[in-house]
Amino acid sequence: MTRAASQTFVALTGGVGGAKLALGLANLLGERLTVVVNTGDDFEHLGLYISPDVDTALYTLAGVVNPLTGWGRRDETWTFMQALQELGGPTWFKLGDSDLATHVDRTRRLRSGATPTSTCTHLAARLGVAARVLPMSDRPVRTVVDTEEGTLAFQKYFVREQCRPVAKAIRFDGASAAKPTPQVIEALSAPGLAGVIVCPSNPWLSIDPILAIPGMREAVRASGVPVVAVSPIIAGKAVKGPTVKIMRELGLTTDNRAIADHYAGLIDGIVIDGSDADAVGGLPLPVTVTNTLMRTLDDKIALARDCLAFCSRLSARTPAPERRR
Ligand code: FO1
Repeated sequence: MTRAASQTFVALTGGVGGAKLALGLANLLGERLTVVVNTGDDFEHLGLYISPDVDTALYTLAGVVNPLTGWGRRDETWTFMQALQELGGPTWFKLGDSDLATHVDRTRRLRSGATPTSTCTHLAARLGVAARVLPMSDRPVRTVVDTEEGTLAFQKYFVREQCRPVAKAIRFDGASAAKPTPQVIEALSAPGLAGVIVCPSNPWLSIDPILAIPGMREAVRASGVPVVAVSPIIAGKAVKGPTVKIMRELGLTTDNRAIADHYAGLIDGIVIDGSDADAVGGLPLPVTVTNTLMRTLDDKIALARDCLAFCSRLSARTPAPERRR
């Protein structure tokens, strides 16, 4: 086997944008990719344990995600939701019929003592996902948004209120008592590890919960491999979701510099879109400029290839012990 063929990579992700890059990476790496997924968005709803970002990653990697929404399953039917509506039940969080099977099966497994990690591994195998998909922790972490209209649990803020309330602060309840799983630590300390990629997910809502777990940031840095982030900002806008709105509300400038500053001390390089090429000079670390807008599978694979090449360039530039902090 050549060196490149034995190299492994870890991607940190949450939400739809991150899953798109994970799919590109999975196309190039298959089982050499480990995807560490945010579980701060998890919640109990209708008596079921829902893990939206894990399912978005699984469905995307399995090729069964709804292409219109980026979450849930393609070719979905909604009989359950319609019946629930007729009964006067809560319908603000849409659970399609096939998707419901995932939540029922996950809940059943967790209630009989399985961990989120083993449940996720089971689902990944059944869905035919080659990449390793790992929840960030087996302990509960819940993202909570303090807004001008009060404190909201993540899905109530994100889905029920459509991110309309002005955010004042974002907290990750339970994070201080959580820890990375042995599987996550193993992936970050694998001898063949050649890079960590922070996907273009919302840094404040999707990546920060992962980094809030004591020992996670340290494990990423201790890996000694290049860590690169793909900026979710393109020409001052986010492709999807409330990233820019939240940045404004937190008093930040809505540009790649703010993303680089947010990840300072964690990343060795940043990938930005070609439309922001003139901003390169203002960025305080190595930059790759490419197309970061992922419309097609080819776009996703091309961006993934750029990320791997960037890791390789950074690795050649800086000997590993000097990158360890
Ligand atoms: N997002 C929505 O905007 N509306 C929904 O009704 C909704 C339902 C849903 C069901 C299952 C699932 O796995 C994801 C779902 N999402 C929905 C997406 C999810 O709320 C967010 O994309 C993430 O939590 C943010 O990354």
